[in-house]
Amino acid sequence: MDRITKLVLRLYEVEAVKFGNFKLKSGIMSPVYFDLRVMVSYPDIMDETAELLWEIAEKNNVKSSVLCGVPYTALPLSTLMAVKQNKPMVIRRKEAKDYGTKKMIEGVFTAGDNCLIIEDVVTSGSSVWETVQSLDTVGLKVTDAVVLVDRGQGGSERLKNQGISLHSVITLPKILEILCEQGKLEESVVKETEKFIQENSFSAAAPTQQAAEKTSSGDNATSNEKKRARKCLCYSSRADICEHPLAKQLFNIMEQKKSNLAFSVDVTTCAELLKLADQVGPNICMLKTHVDILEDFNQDFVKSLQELAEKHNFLIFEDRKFADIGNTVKHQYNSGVYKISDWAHIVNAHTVPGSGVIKGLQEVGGSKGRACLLIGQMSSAGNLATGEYTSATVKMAEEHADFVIGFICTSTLTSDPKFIHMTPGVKLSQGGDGLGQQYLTPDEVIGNRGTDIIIVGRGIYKAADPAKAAQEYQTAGYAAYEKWIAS
Ligand code: 5BU
Repeated sequence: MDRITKLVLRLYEVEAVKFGNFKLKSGIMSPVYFDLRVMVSYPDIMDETAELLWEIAEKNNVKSSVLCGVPYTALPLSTLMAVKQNKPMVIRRKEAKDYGTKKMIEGVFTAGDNCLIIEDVVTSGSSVWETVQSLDTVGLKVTDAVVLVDRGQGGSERLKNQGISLHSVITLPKILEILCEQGKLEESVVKETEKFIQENSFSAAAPTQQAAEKTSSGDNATSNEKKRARKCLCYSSRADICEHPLAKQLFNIMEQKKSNLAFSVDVTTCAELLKLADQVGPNICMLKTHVDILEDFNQDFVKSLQELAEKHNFLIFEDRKFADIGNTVKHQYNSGVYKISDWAHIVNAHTVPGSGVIKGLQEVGGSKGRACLLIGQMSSAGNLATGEYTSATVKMAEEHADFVIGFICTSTLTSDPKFIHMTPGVKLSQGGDGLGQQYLTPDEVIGNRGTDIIIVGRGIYKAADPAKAAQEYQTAGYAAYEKWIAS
């Protein structure tokens, strides 16, 4: 008896694979159910699975310097493989720690290292893809994943479309074949299960299901191709790709002024703000405001600010962080003292309320030609905008791409070139401010993480010479961009 048959029989024996009538998380009834968590109780199964997973990686000539198991079932498997093969591993947290330094990936590694993902069972491929994205935020590259069971429902094809090769020890159709041959399953159960696989294949799934699963906007190019494409794209090409006029305008300004610097002018009087805006105007593509911290906000100030935006050719971004139901944000955007929609080219929103926040803002800003950024990640320690929250935010952006032009984030969230990535928490040297802010350098943010715009506040307005500081940030940000597109 070959090793695969033996393993399948053992998995069947310990009820890691069961046949019957099971309700899946999605509510769908399935004739087959995998509970591979029980494997940890059987050292012989763990041992053999770890061996076979490694063999499949070797057979496919996978090169990796570090391993990562998809939490949680594959964690012990990857540990076993790491020890057996004397390879380092990293651990992906499902949720970031809410204290101290937020770390989604634990372990020691070097950005740029190739990481092999280990998984127990793949259905749609979304758990593997989430792990790829988490690893990507810390610079770990993934080209391959190994899995014990591929259910054959399209996960492998979908990962392929994202540039990831999935290698499986065994597929569900093969398991059915073996169990039938070994007299463990009736022909009718095999037929019923095969029918289920066909009818519940993710490549043939309803568009809404696919939309709910996909993480970058779909076209025929693979994600890696798009990533490469996005990398090689200069600002003017990005401007050509963007459909939203403000996104086009922003990329054109960036190209013309050779600037990916946004100045966060967080001062408390209008005079101070206008003076700084005039001083640093030549160096920036965008000015970011928090008008609710101004002690003397008034409509003349708005007019002066708009004149400065014209004079120096920058966009105005009010960092309002809308976070309420659609109906409320509509009023917050349009009315009150600030009447933000009258003068801010761009605003931003948290996605915690769901897509209603975008719809509410769009009802006001859409007809005025305004645009919105979604907060996909934050720069502050312990923030909760991570993992699935971030992925769901990307999905919302894709679904409202006629109003949402990009993200506030600390890493690249999608390879789709029409979305602009803007990163706050930037200084020429790393560190913090004692109140949770975490700083990264322009080189790290643009050059390594591949985001598009650095947002700098205190690094400029607290400097002895803000204009000189702005010049330094502009130079550093642009040099990092040149490094990124050349890489
Ligand atoms: P700083 O002085 O460079 O630390 O200012 C950063 C600005 O960016 C400040 O206005 C914040 O409100 C803003 N910000 C941020 O720092 N981090 C975030 O995650 C988001 C906004 Br969203």
